[in-house]
Amino acid sequence: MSLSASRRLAATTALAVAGLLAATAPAALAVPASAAAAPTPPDIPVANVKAHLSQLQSIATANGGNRAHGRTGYKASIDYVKGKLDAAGFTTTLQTFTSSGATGYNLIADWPGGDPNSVLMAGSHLDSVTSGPGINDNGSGSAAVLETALAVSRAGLQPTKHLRFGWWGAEELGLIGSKYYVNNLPSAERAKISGYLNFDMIGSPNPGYFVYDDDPALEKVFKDYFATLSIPTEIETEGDGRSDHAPFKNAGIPVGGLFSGADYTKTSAQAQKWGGTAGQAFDRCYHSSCDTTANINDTALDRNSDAIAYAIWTLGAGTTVPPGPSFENTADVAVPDSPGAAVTSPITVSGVAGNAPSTLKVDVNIVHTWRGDLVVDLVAPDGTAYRLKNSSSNDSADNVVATYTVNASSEVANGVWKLKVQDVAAQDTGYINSWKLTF
Ligand code: DTR
Ligand code: CA
Ligand code: ZN
Ligand code: ZN
Repeated sequence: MSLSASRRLAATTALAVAGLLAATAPAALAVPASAAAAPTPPDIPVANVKAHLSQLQSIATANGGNRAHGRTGYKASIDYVKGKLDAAGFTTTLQTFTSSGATGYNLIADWPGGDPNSVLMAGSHLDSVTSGPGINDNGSGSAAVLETALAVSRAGLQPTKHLRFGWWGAEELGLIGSKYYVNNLPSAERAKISGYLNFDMIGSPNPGYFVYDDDPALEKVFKDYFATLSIPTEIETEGDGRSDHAPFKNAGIPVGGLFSGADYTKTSAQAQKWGGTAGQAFDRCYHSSCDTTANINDTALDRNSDAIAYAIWTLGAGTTVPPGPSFENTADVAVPDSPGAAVTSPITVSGVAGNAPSTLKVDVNIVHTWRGDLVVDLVAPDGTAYRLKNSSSNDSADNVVATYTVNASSEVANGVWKLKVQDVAAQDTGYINSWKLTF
């Protein structure tokens, strides 16, 4: 009887007595089979987005200089957006609410078709503060979402998911409109929303490229898009609770979004990678009367608008986001029995822009009887170790064949990554058969 068999017999007896469930290695993450290939996302003409901004500017100018909740400029903004959507074939709904003694309006636009039980939603607040026209905050998000919706209509898109767009009132008073929408949505309807994408300030004059770091899959779609432009992004850290994604997140709905910065100051490191002016606010006219059509960076507005279209087309198609590049090492590396030293298997990553994703996939294949002996780590190029598998005194099964997902977003992607394996319990040996990184 081999050593492992005698160990297994003893362990089986122990397990029978203890009635313990054998620990199992994390199951490989099922990657849903992709549906038909996702249709190609369009370029969103930034001139069209700017034309909407000009209209919103004219509305503010004609209505006391703002588009704030409870003022005539806000309702005129709603009427403008609704008119465009009605003409494009959307089913629009005007939801009213009261806040601070004034009537508020949410505009919801459904694109006919798609699975009614799987809704992809995108939105932005349409109101401004009372002190100015609110062209970047948040005409930029409202106009980009509007133009993306119109692009859906122009394309006659028939996505797998049902597409819904929202323009929120009274965000500046405390997310009033979006809270009202979520709170009045029956729970069965909320459960149908597979994700909510929020866009609040995406054309800042001294722009940054921030991606909400809430739902990893939604974050990845945007990071993947900007990687195609070789533009590094940063996670949006100041935003929790500060815009209309918060009520959706609080209701358990996956959220994502983009942000180009408000009154925080751009650092020299950020200016190095994004251009613009270090030591200056991303938007010096935040909540000010100078937040006009002159307060927009066209490149940021264009890139973010295209990123919105990429996300809607990709996520709406119901396919999984196509995996990024992968790198594999299939060389066998013997794992000495305890108390031997840990062994490593290297993979050199090159040609991947920026940092690794928050959903770095690590496929591991280790041939080893009594896999409970093994401790497995992923070691990043800078030496940071990420524990993939701990040892276990009662996992007598053979081999480690598993897929792990690691949040490696703080690690530069390019460099030499290592799989580190150590046998920490006497008897039983084996070897690293292969392992793979997918970005
Ligand atoms: N509160 C938003 C602007 C804002 C400030 N920080 C963030 C972070 C993420 C999204 C938006 C914002 C407003 O004034 O409308
Ligand atoms: Ca574009
Ligand atoms: Zn604001
Ligand atoms: Zn805003």
